[in-house]
Amino acid sequence: MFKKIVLIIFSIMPSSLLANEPKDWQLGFQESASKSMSDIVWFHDYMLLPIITAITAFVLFLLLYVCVRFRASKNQVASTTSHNTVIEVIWTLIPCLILIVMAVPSFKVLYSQDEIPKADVTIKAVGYQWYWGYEYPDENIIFDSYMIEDKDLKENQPRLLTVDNEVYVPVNKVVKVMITANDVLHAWALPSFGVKRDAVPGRINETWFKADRTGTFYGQCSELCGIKHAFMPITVNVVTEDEYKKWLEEAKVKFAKETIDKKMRIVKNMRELK
Ligand SMILES: [Cu+2]
Repeated sequence: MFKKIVLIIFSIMPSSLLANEPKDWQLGFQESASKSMSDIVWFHDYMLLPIITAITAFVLFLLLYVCVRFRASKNQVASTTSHNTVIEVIWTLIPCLILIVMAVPSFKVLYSQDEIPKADVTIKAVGYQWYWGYEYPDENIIFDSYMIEDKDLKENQPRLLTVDNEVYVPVNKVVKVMITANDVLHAWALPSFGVKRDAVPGRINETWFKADRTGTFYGQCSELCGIKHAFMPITVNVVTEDEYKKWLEEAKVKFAKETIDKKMRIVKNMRELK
């Protein structure tokens, strides 16, 4: 039985450890691809998990202890103890200390995410019902990113996560993401980068990440936004500097904002003429 369990764990581990997307039967986080996410994983694995385990084991021990020690058959006369100052001080101080110990690394991670370093690339992500729109404000690029339906998926494209137009960013560069929405609340979330921010109509939220390896990374809208909430994935390709420059050149032609605006104006004028 034990051997079987170990086998199952090992058969799951390698694939889930190297995943940039969620995997069946996955336990724990996706593999980190930024310092921010590595800090989060460290905080979870080496601080929260041990504390949770210790508290759970301690409470279980106390429960079992009182069940045996104070069972009715051995305690015909009930104790009249109503308080004990030493114990009360201990059970107030120790949880306080645990919270303080947890707060230090927790705030460190929180503030490191909040303070945006000088950005090398800026992206604007706009949540729509139900797809994401992206803009590269410095590059005159704008495009929409729709999920690929099951029937149109190519080989090795993950279901519910693949999009038609992917976001491209260079590796080892600070990417600032400005996040907003056009209709209802959405949330732009990418687990491997440790990024999750609400997309609020009429307001811009900012976050950042610095991917430390290349690859295709998947995320999803993480705020219930209506019937197709589950069908507006986020795909980010982290590529080398040269590949990014090549993509920029193509994208500036394919997704040029000004020509798109012009087309929209023409459509608008035609509507007005009618
Ligand atoms: Cu959404």
